[in-house]
Amino acid sequence: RAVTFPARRRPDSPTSKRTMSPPVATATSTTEEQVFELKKANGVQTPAKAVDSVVVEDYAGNYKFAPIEEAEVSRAMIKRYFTTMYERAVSDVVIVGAGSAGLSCAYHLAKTRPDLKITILEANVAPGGGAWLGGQLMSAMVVRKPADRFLAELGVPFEDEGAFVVVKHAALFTSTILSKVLAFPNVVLMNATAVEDLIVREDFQGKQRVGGVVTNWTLVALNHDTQSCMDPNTITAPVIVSATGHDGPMGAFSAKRLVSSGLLKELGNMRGLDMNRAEPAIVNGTREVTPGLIMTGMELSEHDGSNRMGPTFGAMMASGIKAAHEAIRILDS
Ligand code: 48N
Repeated sequence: RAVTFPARRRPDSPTSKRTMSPPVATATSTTEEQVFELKKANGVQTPAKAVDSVVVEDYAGNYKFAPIEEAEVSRAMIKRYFTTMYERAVSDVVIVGAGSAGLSCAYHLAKTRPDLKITILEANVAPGGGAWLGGQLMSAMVVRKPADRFLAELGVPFEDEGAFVVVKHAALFTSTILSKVLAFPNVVLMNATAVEDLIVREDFQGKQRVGGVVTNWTLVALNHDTQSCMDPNTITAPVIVSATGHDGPMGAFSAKRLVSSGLLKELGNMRGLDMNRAEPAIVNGTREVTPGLIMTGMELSEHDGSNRMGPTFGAMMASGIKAAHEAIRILDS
């Protein structure tokens, strides 16, 4: 069919009402741009060649983007996000909390087991938890040896101070591990998404077992007192890794929920600061605290009552890695 195109009118002229139906093909020869217009009007994704013919990367005042329809942007996001939600409704491992422990767990798990569907749920819009700064809003991050080996594996540069190393800015660690975790094809991060309950059921031995999480948009989870009946969603998985930290709006979420649901008699409550006691206690104590639920990072100090370590992050990394080992042990048992 030949192609004809309506006379090109300036978009703001009164007579420029766009015909809603796509142009009919009548001309015999067309420019790249005419093909591009035709395909666009017919809702066909713009072919790269047609785009190349209209974009101009010119910083002298003639920069031109490929034209876009707003709906194309919305659909590009909606298609991907809700396909992910559908596919991850059943995951292999759910990691709750994308702080230094949760991200270290996700990295080691995704690297070691590319076959696993790993879904990270983070209540904040910005993942990273408390690892964007070192301590008292100062930027350098201290990591005690041997946890510096993990920094070397990630390719995070540091200064060696003998018993410990210093990353010049905590954000250098967090942005590096975040980018590597997100680059794994089997990892999905759903931020601005809160876990607001645990799925608990009896296993074949009649024991209570955590079998998934109950989720909602964080803004909804924080507003249950302002609106009634904003029911949640679920993600089921054989292993849940809880890394929700010890502070913040939802700190120690799972530890507190285990107590309120009767699966844990009482919280141990984090004890005072003692770096030398705290870091090995967190790493060595990382474990499956109740069937199906592994606890890692500072949330464990609230669960067990171990000391806090303050502004050193090696235990978060090593605890996260240990949690990954625990998850693999459970899945392979
Ligand atoms: O960074 P955090 O808080 O937790 P960790 O355990 O990864 O790292 C702790 C570390 O930053 C310290 O606290 C340092 C070592 N200081 C110790 C000390 O003595 O003071 O990350 C937890 C993440 C946060 O991003 C939260 O937003 C998120 O978990 N989170 C949740 N995400 C989803 N659903 C929830 N219910 C939830 N609760 C917390």
